[in-house]
Amino acid sequence: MTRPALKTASSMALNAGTLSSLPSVIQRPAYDWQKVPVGIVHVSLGAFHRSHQAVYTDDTLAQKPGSWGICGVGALPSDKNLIDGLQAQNTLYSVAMKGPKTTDVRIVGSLREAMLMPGNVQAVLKRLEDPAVKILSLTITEKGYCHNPQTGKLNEKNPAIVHDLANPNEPQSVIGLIVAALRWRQQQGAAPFTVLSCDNLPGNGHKTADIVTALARLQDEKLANWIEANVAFPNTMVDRITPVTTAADKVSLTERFGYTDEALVVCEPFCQWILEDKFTLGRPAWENVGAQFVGDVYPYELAKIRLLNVIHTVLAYPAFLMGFVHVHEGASDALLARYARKVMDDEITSTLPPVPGLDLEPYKTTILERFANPAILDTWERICSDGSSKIANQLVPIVYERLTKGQDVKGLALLVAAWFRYLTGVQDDKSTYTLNDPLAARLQKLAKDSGTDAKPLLAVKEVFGEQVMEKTAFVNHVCAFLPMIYEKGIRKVIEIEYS
Ligand code: CS2
Repeated sequence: MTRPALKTASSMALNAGTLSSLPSVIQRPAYDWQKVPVGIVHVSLGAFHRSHQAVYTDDTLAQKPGSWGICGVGALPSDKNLIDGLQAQNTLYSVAMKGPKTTDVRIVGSLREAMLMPGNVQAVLKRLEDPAVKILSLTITEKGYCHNPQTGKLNEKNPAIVHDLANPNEPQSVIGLIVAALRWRQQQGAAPFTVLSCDNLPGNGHKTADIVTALARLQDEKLANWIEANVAFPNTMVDRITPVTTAADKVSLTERFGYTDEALVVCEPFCQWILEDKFTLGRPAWENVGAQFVGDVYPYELAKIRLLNVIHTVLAYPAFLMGFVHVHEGASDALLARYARKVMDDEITSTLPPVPGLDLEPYKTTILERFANPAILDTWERICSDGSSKIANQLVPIVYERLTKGQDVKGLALLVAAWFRYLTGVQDDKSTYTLNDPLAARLQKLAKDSGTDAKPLLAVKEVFGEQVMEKTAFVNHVCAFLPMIYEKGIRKVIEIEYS
């Protein structure tokens, strides 16, 4: 249904009716977007999916019509406003690509439906029953996989998984949703969709396969065997820095282009997608619009996660503690930039297998330049979120790998100590901030109660594993850095170690 244009004196709302009235500099879907049937269901409909996979699909549809429209599913109750906003806009939205000097705005037409999962899981399962749905793609963040980061296996004690085992047809977790939807297809004798993880989890396809199959096996051995034999879980590497859209971003879009968009996404111009070509029911021709299909994604994924995501984390807690709000400010600080580059060069590069066609030196430089882009106004608050699962999944494996080889982990340990200091929720000047982490309450209490003693936080098994206390070199570094940070402040400690 096309909504009438909501014109006010100065602005109009984005929707099908107003699309043709937008300024001509704004790129619009160059295809009959309203007629594109859904072939992909995507969970969860965050800013990153809208700036990345939905854009590749939009470009593909513009090249050649196909049945690859996306039904985006919001996985959290807080996604309701976004879903409502999108529905009011005929699921159209804008992407503002902000380079250091220029901004390009485009309207994306590939998102064809939007729905909310909480309170509505039967409707999502029904959507997944449609045989036209050939791909179920995911950006559910590391914690959405309900697994143990140390082993990569399903965490059977995760409350959502406990719930889903007791109520397999009314799942709460996305993993439970996938199993329920696949069970329906198996029972109907229907072909399964491909499950495409687009999260920053090393070996994301393999891990998703393991976790989904494990949950299925706890319910029904035959279903688990059918999933193993029939469902494809390609590995992928995804990359595009996409900050949280702010009210100021929306106001600036309206001021500049004269329309409002409740689902605006802001991102950097850089974009990369590397995938394995394992799609049992077909896929959009993403390779024609810049995605790269390779035999083994793992080296690319590891390089991206360890050099970009881990270095984001390495910078995040020191930068936040130093009072930097925006990523470009912290990343342009000479001392922090030197610390980040040293960790990249001394502690990460040697853990990476050769990456075909990728020269790591310019890759590292480009990452630091991307962080320093002043236009996208990404925040340390975003990068600091979910630290426990980012550190457990992305950083601890590097520490363990290096220690096994007798290599030093000073820079990574310094970051862990900075994280412990951050977990108190109180700055040196006594101002407070809120932690956004699945383990927030427990970690904050531990950080406050134990102060300069790092051991109680190091003993958190969900983050550091069972045997962390045996990793003496790492434990000693963290235990030495934490009191120094309390005493001298983080900048001084980095100065001492990295000047
Ligand atoms: C970031 C990522 O969440 C984080 O900590 O490192 O969201 C990062 O911006 C993207 O993975 C870039 O591709």
